[in-house]
This record gives sequence, C-alpha cells and structure tokens, in this order.
Amino acid sequence: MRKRIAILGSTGSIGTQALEVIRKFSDEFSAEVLAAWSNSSLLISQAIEFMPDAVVIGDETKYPEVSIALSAYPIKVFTGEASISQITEMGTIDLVLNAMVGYPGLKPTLTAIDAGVDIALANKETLVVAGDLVMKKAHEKGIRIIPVDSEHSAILQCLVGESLQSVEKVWLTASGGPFRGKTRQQMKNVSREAALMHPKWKMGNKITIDSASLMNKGLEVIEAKWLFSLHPDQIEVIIHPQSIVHSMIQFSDGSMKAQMGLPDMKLPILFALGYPVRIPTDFPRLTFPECSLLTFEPPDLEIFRNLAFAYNALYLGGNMPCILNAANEIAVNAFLNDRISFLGMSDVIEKCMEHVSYIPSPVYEDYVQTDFETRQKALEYID
Ligand code: MN3
Repeated sequence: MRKRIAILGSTGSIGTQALEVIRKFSDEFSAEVLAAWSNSSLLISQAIEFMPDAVVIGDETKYPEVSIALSAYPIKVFTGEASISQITEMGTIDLVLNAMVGYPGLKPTLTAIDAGVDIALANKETLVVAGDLVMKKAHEKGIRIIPVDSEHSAILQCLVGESLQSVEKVWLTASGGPFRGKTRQQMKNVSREAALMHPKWKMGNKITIDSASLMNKGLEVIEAKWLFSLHPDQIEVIIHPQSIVHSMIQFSDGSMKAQMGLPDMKLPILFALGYPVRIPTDFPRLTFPECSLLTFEPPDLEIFRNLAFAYNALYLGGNMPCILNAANEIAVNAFLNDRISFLGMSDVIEKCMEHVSYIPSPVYEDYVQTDFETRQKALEYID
C-alpha cells in the first residue's frame, strides 16, 4: 500500500524536494493532491508528471490557465485560499505535508488535524504562532505531527526507544549563517545578496534570511517546545558551522545522543514521509574525512538579538510568539525589498513586542487578530 500524500506548497523548496523523494520512492508514496499559491507553470508540470487526484492553485487569477492546461487529464482543479485549507477533502489522504511559508500555513494545519490526517510539518510558523492550540487539537484527534525541520527530525530520531521523561535537555544546532563571527558594526550595511548566501543549506528566501539573523533558530526553539513538550530552559542552541550534527539530546543519566548526516533536506523529508519506517536509500554517505573537525560554540545573543527575542517570547508565552512571528515576516519582507537594513529587522520586532497588546491565554480568533494588528504596526514602524 503506497502512502498517499497531499503537499501544501508543492512548488517551493521543500515541496519540490518532497516530489523528488516521491519520484524516487514511487513504490512507497504517491502524490494525491498538490497545492501551490501562484507558480502555475510549475504546478501544471508537476501535475502532469505525478497525476494527482486534484491540484489547488491559491491565486484565483491563475485558475483559468491551470484548468485549461489540465483539462485533458483526470485531475480536478480547485482555486482560492479556502480550497488550500480543504485539501484533505480532495482525495483519500494518509499524510499532509505542510510546506507552506509563514503564518498562512496555520489554517490548513488546523483543518487537516480536524480531518484526522497525520501531518508532516515543514511550516514551523504554525507551531510558533499557535503551538498550544495545534498540539491540543492534534492530541484530541490522535494524529501525529511529524517534524520535517532537520533539527527536529534529529530530535525525533534520537527519541526512538526513549521516553520524553528521560530528556534533560535538547541541543539544537545552528550553522550560524553567513554572518557568524561578524560584529554589529560589520553587519550594519550587509546586502540582501550577502544575507541570501547561506553557507550550508539551499532554501527559500524567507528561511535563508531567518537563518542569517538566527531568527530561524529562535523559531525552532519555540517549535521544539511544542513538538516535544519541553520547558524553555530545556532547549539550548549551539553553533555548529559544519552542519553535520543535526541536533542532540542530553538524557537524565548524563548520556548524549546526536543524529548526524550530510546536510540534505531530502533525508528529513524522507524520514517524515516514511515515519515510523526508515526507508533504505542510495543517497551519498557521510564519510569521516568530512567530519574530522566538528566544532561547537555558543551563539552571541547580543549580536543576534532575534534569538534573544524568541527566547523572551517563549518565556512570556500567550500571543507573544505570534507577535514575534508576524513582526518578523513583515521585517524580512521589507529587508528583501530593500526597505530596511539587516539590523533594522530586529528594531521592528522589538517595537512590536513592546507595543502590540499581550494576551496571556489566546484562542484562535486572538491569534488572527494579533497577527493582523502586528502586521499593521510593523508596517508603520517601517514607513
Ligand atoms: Mn532547521
């Protein structure tokens, strides 16, 4: 029986790599539904190759193009934001891979949980914004949320055969990004191009900027809290520029487990799609000359302020991580459009965390409102 997969965000970096995995392991997986926001030409070619039951193009202006291009095939075509959230109703689905970028990933995750379908989660913002809500719902419905993020995949792999009670600490590794070791003075005028040059991982623009500012690691700290029911002071970040150790657990007896591998997102994607079964591959193997030097150093929270903000947001809880996330999404977008400087992103986030109304025990509607209010405020600070 092949596992039937629905991919939200099939034309993005994770989405296209997931389809490479599905193409290579076609005895194990099939792509049943593909959803993309606006890249109609790639969605059309993916549909013709993988023959899903249905495709969704989020942007309604692209619907005629997709619908005409696929009219000769037995593929249903849907459009609109609401259709993206209803992806589980468009075919018989065993697993939803949510590879969308940012806050828009939240709603589809919640609907997939309601439909009782397991989720492979690459959209970390979902857990950052509303981790309590998502995990509570997942628990009630008895579904699994399997991380695709390489660090969290590493933690999950280290947990096999262990109980959460024996976890003392988790160590999330970070490559440190292109500005590791730089002073704030040196980072003052860094360009968009320099920030987009990640030393180890090839990823989409948003996450690449987040990696350069260490916000990505901050978001991952919050993600780890929810995925593995940890207390904030159980989660540590350690800079490991070689990106060979993908994360580690320190257990209550003092023993440590690390998961290692070449930095290739296809590995955590395959682990998530196959979970709990580990599927044999002919992927390149890690060899010892590549890891003769593995180094670890603490992050500098005074230089990389975003990571400190993320810890603050995590300790404060409530809607604060949602504020952090919305402010960051606006700030990253403004930086990518040359409207603010690299360090200016932190100022926007800091002001939003100070000024947007704090709600200690938010419900879903509060998150929607917080996200909206924060984006308005962030835009005011940028203008
Ligand atoms: Mn990661």
